[in-house]
Amino acid sequence: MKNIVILISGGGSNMAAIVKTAQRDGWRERLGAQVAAVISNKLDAKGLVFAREQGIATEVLDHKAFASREEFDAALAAVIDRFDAPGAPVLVVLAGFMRILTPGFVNRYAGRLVNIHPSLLPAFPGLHTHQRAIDAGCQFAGVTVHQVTAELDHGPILAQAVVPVLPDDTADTLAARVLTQEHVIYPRAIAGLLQK
Ligand code: NHR
Ligand code: GAR
Repeated sequence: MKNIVILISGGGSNMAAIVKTAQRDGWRERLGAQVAAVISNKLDAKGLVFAREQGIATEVLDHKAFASREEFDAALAAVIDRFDAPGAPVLVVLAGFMRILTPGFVNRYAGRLVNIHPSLLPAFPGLHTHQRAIDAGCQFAGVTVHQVTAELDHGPILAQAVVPVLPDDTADTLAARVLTQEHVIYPRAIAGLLQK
């Protein structure tokens, strides 16, 4: 069985969309894959509740309890590697995960570490993407699924979706429109990776 480990920091709606798609589309039978664990760097991440209700293993690793990014990432890798197996490498999925990862961590999972970023990359890497798209006068915004590399939000693009920016949009209304598309393209992109 190929294990998927999902990293979250908050609401976890993308994580929930992946879990629901895996159930609905029978990833276990069709792709030999399962969401094995959800890891959060925040104790109060709402997504943890859903994951526990689904019977998925959860872990909290508070980054503030570690002296450096390297130590946090080493602890994170140790948890993830519990779900790794020879011949069935774990797929690591960032879903609203808000900590920048060190090059050592990224290289360890090279080719099997993906992120969803709420902009049309290469536009607007980093944070506060929706407000930046509105401020720039963009007529379209969107979301990108990409491979994670050491350079933030710059890895190879796997999938994108476009939404219009409407005249009265705030960062919140635009974020909500983008998020509905995230829930469509992220599960699909992950299924595509699992078929390879
Ligand atoms: N790590 C690497 N090496 N490469 C990427 O492409 C990554 C990554 C870690 C996370 C997600 C990313 C996004 O989609 C992601 C991509 C957090 C920050 C950030 O500045 C930036 C981009 C992303 C995630 N984090 C602050 C930090 O100091 C903390 C911010 C906070 O806690 O609110 O790590 O946008
Ligand atoms: C999503 O919009 C995701 O693209 C974004 O945070 C939201 C998380 O929602 N990610 C980032 O901004 C990464 N820096 P969710 O927790 O409900 O999936």
